[in-house]
Amino acid sequence: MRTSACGLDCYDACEIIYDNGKIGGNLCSVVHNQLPNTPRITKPTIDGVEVTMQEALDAISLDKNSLLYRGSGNVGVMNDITNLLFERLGATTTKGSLCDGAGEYGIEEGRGFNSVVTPRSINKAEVVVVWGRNISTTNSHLMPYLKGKKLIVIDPVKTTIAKKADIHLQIKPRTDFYLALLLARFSTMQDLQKDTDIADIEEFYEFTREFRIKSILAHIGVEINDISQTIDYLSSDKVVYLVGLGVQKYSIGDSVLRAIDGLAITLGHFNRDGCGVSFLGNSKLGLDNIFAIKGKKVSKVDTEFEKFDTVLIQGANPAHSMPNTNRVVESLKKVKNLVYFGLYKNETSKLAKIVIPAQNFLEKDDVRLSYSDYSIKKMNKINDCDYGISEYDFTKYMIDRYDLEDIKSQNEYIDLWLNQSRDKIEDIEEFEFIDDFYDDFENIKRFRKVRVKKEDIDSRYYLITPKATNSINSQFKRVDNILIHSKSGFRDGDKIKIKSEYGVLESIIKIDDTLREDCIVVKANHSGVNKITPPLISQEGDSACFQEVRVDLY
Ligand SMILES: Nc1nc2c(c(=O)[nH]1)N[C@H]1C(S)=C(S)[C@@H](COP(=O)(O)OP(=O)(O)OC[C@H]3O[C@@H](n4cnc5c(=O)[nH]c(N)nc54)[C@H](O)[C@@H]3O)O[C@H]1N2
Ligand SMILES: Nc1nc2c(c(=O)[nH]1)N[C@H]1C(S)=C(S)[C@@H](COP(=O)(O)OP(=O)(O)OC[C@H]3O[C@@H](n4cnc5c(=O)[nH]c(N)nc54)[C@H](O)[C@@H]3O)O[C@H]1N2
Ligand SMILES: [Mo]
Repeated sequence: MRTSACGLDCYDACEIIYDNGKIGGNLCSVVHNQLPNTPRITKPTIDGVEVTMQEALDAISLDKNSLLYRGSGNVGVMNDITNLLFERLGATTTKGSLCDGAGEYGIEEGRGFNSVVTPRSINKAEVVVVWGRNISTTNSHLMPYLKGKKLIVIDPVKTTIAKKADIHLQIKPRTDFYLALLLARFSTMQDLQKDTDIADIEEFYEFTREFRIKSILAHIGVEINDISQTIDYLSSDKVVYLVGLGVQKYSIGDSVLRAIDGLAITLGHFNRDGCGVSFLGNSKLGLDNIFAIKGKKVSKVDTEFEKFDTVLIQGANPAHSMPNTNRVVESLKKVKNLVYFGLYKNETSKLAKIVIPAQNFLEKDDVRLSYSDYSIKKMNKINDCDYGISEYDFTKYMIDRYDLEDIKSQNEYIDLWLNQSRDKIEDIEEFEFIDDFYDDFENIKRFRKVRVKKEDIDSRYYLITPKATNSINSQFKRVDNILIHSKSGFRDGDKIKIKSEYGVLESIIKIDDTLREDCIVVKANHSGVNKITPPLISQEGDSACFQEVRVDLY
């Protein structure tokens, strides 16, 4: 019997048990069903013609004018080994995030570091607030920890977990910042704030008073009674806030997380078991990042691929996953030597000149760090794959070929990760409340540029683009429908076009009357979803803003 850990990009970082040729352990259907049944790329190709691995590798020309674009197809730490190759070449890598960068920035501004509440501590909470996180889909192994607790869900969508909640605040999208401020303000007005010497609560209260209650309530779209009941729950001693990606797919994402932190600090929900705000933490917190490199970096959100002679796409599907697909595809098409290094055929592999089959996370040794419980797990090779190459072997081959400064052996790197002990995750010793906020999304000026009338904006739908059940991002299953309320006038099965100022997406209607009437849901695994999303970069944290857009249907 051997053990390993799941390398898919997910909160859970599950342990895998391998017994008598079978994968076991408490795993999700993606790992049990999708992973073994999804066809792989088994042959290296150049211009679509099958070649040997050596021919394909030798056809890749790397120099200082090359770009490494890595995604999160496998989040084992050894994937980052390619950094060392690009550092030695003096070439370019990326900065920023398609994922949690904005929220993380806000948390670090307030607390100094991006810590999480571990499942053991969540277990001790009396009240759990699930805020913009679709737990039953994206983090399902946490479900048992929520049993028997009072549950508040804040989500514009009536998710599975929202259906089970004691309170569901079905707010208008992108209003979480105001909601957090309002809750903090009302709590203080009811004298529920907890004095502390790590922060100036009075000053935060003054800041929350800069926003008008009546207009905020109307903007958020919930009743005052719901707010009062929520505050009643939040007055509990032990409250954990599980915040997800949903609240921060916007330019103001940093401010949202900082405001939610501010609410928890106001109510004394920190530095104790059963308390705290948990976002997508930092899996390397308290560890030495062996593969961190300096050098030139370009944004991951609006990358100008055409500026590079060679682009190596590793473990990523930018032609699907990046915002503003029409621009991304045009840009990728202009790259002379586009190399795709991955497992599956997808939108990006189709555009590549050279395709290198990779090994999946069951086919190589690695280390999995978790971004939700600080565990460090060894990933052991369980299956053989004779047609793909590992990131380590790829890197080593190129280092030798270009006669660059040698790297250590794979096992030495793995041991360097495994043998580190994490610095103790300290309590928050000082907290900086947010004291400044700027937002121009609702501002008419933004739309004037594209000549849209105010009335037309108000009639547009908010776009919600969350994760789907039988896929991990663009890997595995795809969906081909969108969800909308029947008040829209559409019917099940209607063919429609969704239009934003960035592009048009074709889809099929599925009616869902648990949605808000002003929203549509297009899952992250819908083919072409990002044709309609904006290439904007968040105010802080260099993050994508997938939901900073309003769309029309016709
Ligand atoms: N099955 C599965 N699991 C996954 C993934 C996957 O693709 N599939 N992807 C993994 C990855 S890479 C990540 S980053 C995580 C992310 O996992 P989550 O943090 O759960 O993120 P999302 O699914 O994007 O969205 C979460 C929720 O936010 C809600 N939401 C949308 N807009 C708003 C808003 O303005 N305010 C509020 N309060 N809520 C809003 C959505 O309705 C949704 O229910 O999941 C990981 N786990
Ligand atoms: N509309 C919309 N867009 C989104 C999101 C959203 O919620 N909505 N979510 C965003 C988020 S949070 C994220 S994290 C990104 C994710 O976007 P990407 O980083 O593009 O991740 P995937 O779509 O999972 O594609 C990863 C590819 O990696 C390859 N791969 C898997 N394992 C390995 C391996 O071990 N080695 C190598 N070399 N390749 C491997 C597979 O072939 C797979 O096609 O998408 C973002 N895009
Ligand atoms: Mo992500």
